[in-house]
Amino acid sequence: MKTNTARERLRAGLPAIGTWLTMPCPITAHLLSKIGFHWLTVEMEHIPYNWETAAQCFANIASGGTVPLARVPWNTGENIKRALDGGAMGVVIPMVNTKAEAEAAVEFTRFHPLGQRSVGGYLHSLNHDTDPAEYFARANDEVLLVVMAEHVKGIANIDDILSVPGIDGVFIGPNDLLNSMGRKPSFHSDAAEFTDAVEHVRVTAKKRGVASGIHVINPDVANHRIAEGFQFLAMGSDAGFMLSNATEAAKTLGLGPKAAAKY
Ligand code: 3PY
Ligand code: MG
Repeated sequence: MKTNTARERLRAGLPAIGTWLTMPCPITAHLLSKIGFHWLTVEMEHIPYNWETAAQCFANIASGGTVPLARVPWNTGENIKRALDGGAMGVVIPMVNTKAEAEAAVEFTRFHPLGQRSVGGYLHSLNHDTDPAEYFARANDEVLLVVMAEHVKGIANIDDILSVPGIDGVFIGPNDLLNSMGRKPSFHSDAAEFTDAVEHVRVTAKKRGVASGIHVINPDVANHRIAEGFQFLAMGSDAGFMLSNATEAAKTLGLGPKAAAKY
């Protein structure tokens, strides 16, 4: 069975870097699967993917040698099961704010004895280059589970949340976190309330033996966060990469920008 190399890197203390797929398109997923990112996350929380398109994206990413992940729409058993049974090798769970929500995420993601994930399907085993029986036996050691810290409530409870066994990583959503502080959503802020929260998550994750991560907007910030000790780095998105290059080209040709490239 194929090793989940993104999870393996995080467990070895190494960075695992990827981007968000926000255009529901298997061809985009296939193209980006060859770039060298460690993982690609199919962004199902805010983008209208259907399950079939998501499954095609997971397959194309896996066949390109990259680890397919899904950010599920919400922390429910149905979402997590369908993403994993559709072939994602891991899940990113939005807005995990309490220990009980973290326990639920583990229960939905892990098979017996760690959780109650139901046994079924076959796309997961195809993406892992194995058969369903081996997948069911080994998935608890391969599937990546990342919970999101993106609300002041989650920051307050982060030590309890990360005490739950079965969680591999915690990923900060800066936009929602700032929003929950009554501040303007953004990928970064110099406000002490924000920088203290980010540092608190990193330090607590390290203490709990969990990899920490954050969504960043460019490679310079990614490198800066890696130097601080963050490991799971999401850099921008497919739409962002496309728009920033297209905007630059249009500007060079003297054309005015109609949309800001900030995705
Ligand atoms: C946020 O910034 O809120 C996110 O969810 C980033 O992925
Ligand atoms: Mg968010």
